[in-house]
Amino acid sequence: MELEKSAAAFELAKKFMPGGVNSPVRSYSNVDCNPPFIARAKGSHIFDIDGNDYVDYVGSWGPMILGHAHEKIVDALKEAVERGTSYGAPTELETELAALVQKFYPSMEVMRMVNSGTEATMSALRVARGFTGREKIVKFIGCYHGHSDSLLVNAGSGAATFGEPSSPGVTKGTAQDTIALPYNDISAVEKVFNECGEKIAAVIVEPVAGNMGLVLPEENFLPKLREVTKKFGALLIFDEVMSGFRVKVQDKITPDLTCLGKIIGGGLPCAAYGGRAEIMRNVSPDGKIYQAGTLSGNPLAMTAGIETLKILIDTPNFTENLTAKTSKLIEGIKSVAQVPIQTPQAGSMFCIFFSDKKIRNYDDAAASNQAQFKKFFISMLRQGIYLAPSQFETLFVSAAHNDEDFQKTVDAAKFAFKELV
Ligand code: KE4
Repeated sequence: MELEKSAAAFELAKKFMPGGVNSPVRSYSNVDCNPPFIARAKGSHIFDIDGNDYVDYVGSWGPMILGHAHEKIVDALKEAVERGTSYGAPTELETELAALVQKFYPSMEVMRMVNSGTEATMSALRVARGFTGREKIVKFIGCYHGHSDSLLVNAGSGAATFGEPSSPGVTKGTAQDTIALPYNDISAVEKVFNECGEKIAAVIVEPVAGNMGLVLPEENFLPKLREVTKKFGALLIFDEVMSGFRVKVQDKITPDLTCLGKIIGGGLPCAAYGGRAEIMRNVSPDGKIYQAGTLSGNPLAMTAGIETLKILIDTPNFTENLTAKTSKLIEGIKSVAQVPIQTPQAGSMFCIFFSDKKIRNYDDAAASNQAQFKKFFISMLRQGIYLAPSQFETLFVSAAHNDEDFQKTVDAAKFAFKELV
């Protein structure tokens, strides 16, 4: 596999941007190889500037549920761009997308469009703090909610603690209001709430965790979070930026606020936060909690989001079929595995942990065999299978993936597993 042009492009990019990238995980720095520089993508395939063709399971980290360059979205964007790219003024498109979102998330009685998942979760936290008048928040170790200061905090090992900044630049003052607990550890949640529940504004959680690899909530975790937050008057925030539109969790549990991103913009910069009207009516200009954005509700992003959600709604059994397809791929990979692996699945999300034990939280994920992950990743990349370059990410199947893609993937995995033994 030639990667000469990508290597040269990477060296030049490093002159302009930290690590040569505009988001760290794209740098491949933890898998000790240069990242392919992408020229284009179509359907389930992505092509680099050296002309290599890959089956893509990153899907831009989640947005590309329909596959790349879907003709309906491309056509709609071509028309939209002729009408201008941004107005900074209200359009009917924003109302149209909000109405479509509400079909999937009726709990989002009132919502606000923003430009990234980071903005959505940062804003939701501010609203929770403004609405409750409280300052502390609870998050879970290994969950990623974007890079706003309050959320860039890890509490170190598994016990409940008042966070230490995990990034320089996050002040002690900020970190002390963030309590990070082990995912799936409801007794730790109950302990913290019994200690200082009256000070906690919100619990923010990925109801299906996709940022430590894929870690599923255990039976009682989400219901207990709902029960404890209600009991102490804290808000429950579901961060569905990644799992949204792929996994239904709100048919059983209703959060107070929901954060969405990725798929909602069909690959253009768009995200949203929203929830109970009683809470969201406190957001400016209805209320005093301020949040704003020059490009929020951008007409091009709205157009791509509207077309995407329309297809999800109009395609019979879309989610069921995509989930079944994903299960089939996973069975194929498991059938050729020659080392112990875990292959959790949630809808069209999955991942491969190199471990012989069930992964329940970040510590379990971190204890999986990273050396095997790295070797497997590089072998798959060389064979034209484009996986996330980190054990702490999730893989995505799109509507565009087909049996030929899956056969190529399973054949490559068979060879890659052989290289591990
Ligand atoms: P963005 O600010 O990157 O749009 O969204 C932040 C975010 C919030 N919540 C969840 C559950 C998320 O998964 C994310 C972002 N996901 C990562 C992938 N694990 C984005 C990839 C990247 O950082 O480049």
